[in-house]
Amino acid sequence: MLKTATLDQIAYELYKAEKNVYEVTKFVDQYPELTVETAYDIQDKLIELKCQHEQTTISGRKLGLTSKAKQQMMGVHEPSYGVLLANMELNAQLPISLKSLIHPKIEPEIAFVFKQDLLGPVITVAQVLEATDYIVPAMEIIDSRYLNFNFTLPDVIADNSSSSRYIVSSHKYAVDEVDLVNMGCIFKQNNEIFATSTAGSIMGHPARAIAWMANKLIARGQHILAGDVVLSGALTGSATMHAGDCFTVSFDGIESLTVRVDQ
Ligand code: OOG
Ligand code: MG
Repeated sequence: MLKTATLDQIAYELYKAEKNVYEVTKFVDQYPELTVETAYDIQDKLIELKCQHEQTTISGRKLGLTSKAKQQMMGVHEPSYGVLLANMELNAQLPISLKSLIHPKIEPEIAFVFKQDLLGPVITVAQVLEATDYIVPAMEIIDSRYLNFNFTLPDVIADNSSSSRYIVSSHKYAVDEVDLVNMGCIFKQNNEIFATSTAGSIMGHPARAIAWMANKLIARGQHILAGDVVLSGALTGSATMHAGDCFTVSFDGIESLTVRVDQ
């Protein structure tokens, strides 16, 4: 068992690495006894630190490693989740600055925005869909605080599942307007196809990933709440971001979302 002081220390190391834009070595090397449950305790402490010091609040949740493409890319074969904070949201109309980021990557996502709390005791896929206000095309910028994006499952969980920034489209769709299993996705970097996928690549249906997380949260006394934005996980591998790059995600039959990186 790791001591509370050690968990506080790890959370603080991760907080400083993000704030001062540097990489740290993964903590499992130093603390092989770090478990998934303990890693979520560290994540909670990290979020508390960020809310306090950055005067921000929770705006939603994110899932990570929910598609085979991402699991294979990162060598971690189970999903994780994390917290989205209001100050992580970027406006799609404005160029993205890489200045405060370590080694950012970007990935296509489907975001669900909730109109009802998911309180449980057990959440089903049908309940996730009922509680959803709308879905929107989205992109997530991930920026692992670990050296070379190298981590194990407990490491990435402690690091709030690599979350850094997110962008959501202003075009909203009801869950029954889109086919959340077969809808195709094309992710482009500088107008060339980077990768393709389908909505069902996320655990068969993105709402299944959200139900999985909702039940994990309930077990920890936490909940998806009305107004929350939830990223269901990247549908493809992530792309390294360079100055001047442009990224577009297009889903079948709905408006695409494009973002540009500052020169
Ligand atoms: C972990 C976060 C993964 C996703 O959508 O799969 C993630 C990572 O790849 O660094 O956000
Ligand atoms: Mg993601």
